[in-house]
Amino acid sequence: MRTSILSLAVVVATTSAFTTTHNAPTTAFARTTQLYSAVTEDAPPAMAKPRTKAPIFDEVCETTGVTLTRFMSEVAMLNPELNELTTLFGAIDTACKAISNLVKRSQLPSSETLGYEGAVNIQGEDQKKLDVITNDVLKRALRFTGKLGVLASEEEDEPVDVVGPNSGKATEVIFEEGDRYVAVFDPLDGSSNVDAGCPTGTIIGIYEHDENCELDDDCVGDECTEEEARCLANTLQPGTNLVAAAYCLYSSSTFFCLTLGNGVYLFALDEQLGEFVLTKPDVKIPSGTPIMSFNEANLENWDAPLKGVVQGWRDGTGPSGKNFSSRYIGAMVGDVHRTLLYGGIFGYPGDKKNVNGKLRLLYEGAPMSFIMEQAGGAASTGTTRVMEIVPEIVHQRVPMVMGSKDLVKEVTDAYAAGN
Ligand code: AHM
Ligand code: MG
Repeated sequence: MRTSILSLAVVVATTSAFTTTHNAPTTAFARTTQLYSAVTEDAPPAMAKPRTKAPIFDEVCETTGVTLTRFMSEVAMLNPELNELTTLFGAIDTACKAISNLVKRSQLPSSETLGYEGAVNIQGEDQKKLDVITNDVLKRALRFTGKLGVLASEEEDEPVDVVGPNSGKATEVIFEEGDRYVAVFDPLDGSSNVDAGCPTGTIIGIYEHDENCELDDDCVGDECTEEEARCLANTLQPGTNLVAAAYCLYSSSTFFCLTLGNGVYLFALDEQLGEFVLTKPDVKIPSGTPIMSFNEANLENWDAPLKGVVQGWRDGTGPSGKNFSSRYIGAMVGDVHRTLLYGGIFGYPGDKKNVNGKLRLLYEGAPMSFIMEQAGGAASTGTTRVMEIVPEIVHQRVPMVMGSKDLVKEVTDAYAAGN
């Protein structure tokens, strides 16, 4: 399969809003009015308490609608330490709208965005033209937030500067002090779908930067000290350190799905307004839905425990006794989005050929797992919670299943039993 370039954008910080992981919540403070409250129910395991206050817009939602911009303003009012995220999400909001337009227009005769770029990215994959264009859109959008310091992408195998004088040279590595967050991106996930007009998406994860990280102007590639290299590798954090995660889905509508560690919020793009409007606050994944979403052509090469569970779902001999339906778009954002709303399970397991599967931990596995957990679901490799894996390399792959807790548990139980 031909795949996209994936970008990792790194935004670094002076101060630390989130100094702890999800396992060790900080005290959030709030402006408490009738309109606002913290969403605390159904926190995923190992996530004792949300660290942020989430706005509730019951009345507003029924009348005029709440835009993403307004939502982020409310979040910032409730959690002043998140103020800078508002700028960042403003840029991401714009980038997603721009990408949505590009994807939609890609079918028109006047568009020159279909097909292959003719280049191969760092992972040896053919780049589609839209991979390259969407990567640029995100880079540029983030550059002008004034927060973006460093960027790495699938074609750029180390983080690169996107604000400084070398910003045009993708292979050069510099940095920007005084910024706040580390952000990771897959700008056009599932890009092999785009020529057929099928769903694609953008995945975003935001981490906190190590505030003690100091880099010198001379730090370019091998010239960086060990400490500087460590700073540049700031993307290598486990999902438990995520401050926020989001995806945009380009499909029948354009959706924006967001978590700031306190529930999941789903917006749909109102094209007439040109705004993402909140459609589902505090999304919770249903349980008991007999839907599975795998590339089942690979089943014979999967681990025996997963193979056994999926065979049970197929023939109705699993714990639920139900015969499962298969739904597989082949674009993670679309498959996870459906799973989030309808329930069920999505996965891209390892197989004999690719033991770690296909999905990348940093910019696919971890952010989508954060969203799934925040919606009351789970994500696992079969033996390990995806959120707890510390990446060793930027483009590391991870075998995974994610979705309704009951179904993910069937898989983890099978692995634990060694079936
Ligand atoms: P990409 O990021 O290069 O597009 O690849 C990831 C995509 C996922 O969206 C999807 O789940 C998977 O590849 C589908 O792979 P396959 O065609 O092997 O089923
Ligand atoms: Mg992808």
